[in-house]
Amino acid sequence: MSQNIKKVINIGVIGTGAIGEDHIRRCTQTLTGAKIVAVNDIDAERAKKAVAPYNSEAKVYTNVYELIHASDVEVVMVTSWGQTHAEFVLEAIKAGKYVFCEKPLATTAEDCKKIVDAEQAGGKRLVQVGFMRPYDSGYRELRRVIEEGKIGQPLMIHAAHRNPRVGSNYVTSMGITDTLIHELDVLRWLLNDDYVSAQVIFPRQTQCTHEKLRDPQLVLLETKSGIRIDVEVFVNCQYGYDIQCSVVGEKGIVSLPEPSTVTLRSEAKLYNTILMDWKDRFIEAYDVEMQDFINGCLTNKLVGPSSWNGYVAAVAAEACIKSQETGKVEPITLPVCPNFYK
Ligand code: NAD
Ligand code: ISE
Repeated sequence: MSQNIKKVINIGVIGTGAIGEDHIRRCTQTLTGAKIVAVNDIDAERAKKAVAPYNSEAKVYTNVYELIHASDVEVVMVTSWGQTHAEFVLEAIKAGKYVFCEKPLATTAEDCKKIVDAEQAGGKRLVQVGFMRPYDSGYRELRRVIEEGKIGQPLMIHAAHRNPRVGSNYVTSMGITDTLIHELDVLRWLLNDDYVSAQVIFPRQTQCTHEKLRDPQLVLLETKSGIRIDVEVFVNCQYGYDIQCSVVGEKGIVSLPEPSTVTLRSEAKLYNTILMDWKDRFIEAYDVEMQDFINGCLTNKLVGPSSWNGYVAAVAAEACIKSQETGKVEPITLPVCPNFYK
């Protein structure tokens, strides 16, 4: 008997700022199988403006709960600020709807655990977290090289996560919950290993920061198999959006490629452009990630980063935040992954 496979899902977006607007664009113009039918933002005018070029008939909700429970909204996309995620994701689970939640899944491990528990209680995977780096071709290539044994056993990782600048609401703990959270997710995926401890060290501070933000920070992680990782988090580096990752193994080193740009010879200089924005640096990864989510909704089977991944990253993040305060090496005790998420 032929199955009636759905061709398009209707999405309601909560939070139409930088990434919300970008995901509306990609769902409408680049990807297939999705239609944005509803939007909500605490700034209703912003929500209206964000969706207007893509679907002028989309409904602008001023009440977020009404959007989540609207009968024509089949899937919820949460792209509001991190501290609002848990409430909206839990409500979407209650409504039995698929939900794509931008990282972080929640800003505390306790809230992530509530989501994991609610999802399991419902008996079906409904949540995908916006960890897009496992979809990035560079990280995928790193993983392939490691898995093929080309560098022998991995021993160390040197990584850097640099943003040109951040806004005045960005504070020291966000270096972990908002920025390092990407590495916390992607590096354990890359190594197929788990963290056992974390330490955060503060080097000399840049003058290009404000009093609530210590910048840069150096995060040292250790994994179960003894791999040592250092990640420089520098969010006011001025010069560009620069993501580095080198895995040092017994027989070689494998590093993320630089984003491809033309080389320019001009006025006695040889130039390469450095990107300035995460939107451009990971544009393909976001596309692949979101298409995978849409396909998962259409075929009733999500396979991308789960709420368990969001939870594990949040547990590791909490150890880092504790170390920001104590300056000490803090243990990371990760719970055993339930079969539901394997
Ligand atoms: P932003 O400030 O540009 O946009 C957030 C929007 O959410 C704003 O328009 C704000 O008004 C709205 N909002 C806040 N609270 C709300 C609420 N209670 N109800 C409805 N709307 C609300 O921020 P952004 O850069 O787009 O980041 C949004 C989320 O996406 C964050 O969690 C961030 O970490 C994540 N993000 C992920 C990536 C990535 O690389 N995956 C990149 C950027 C941002
Ligand atoms: C932002 O929210 C992102 O997720 C970007 O990928 C990251 O580089 C940046 O530091 C975050 O603020």
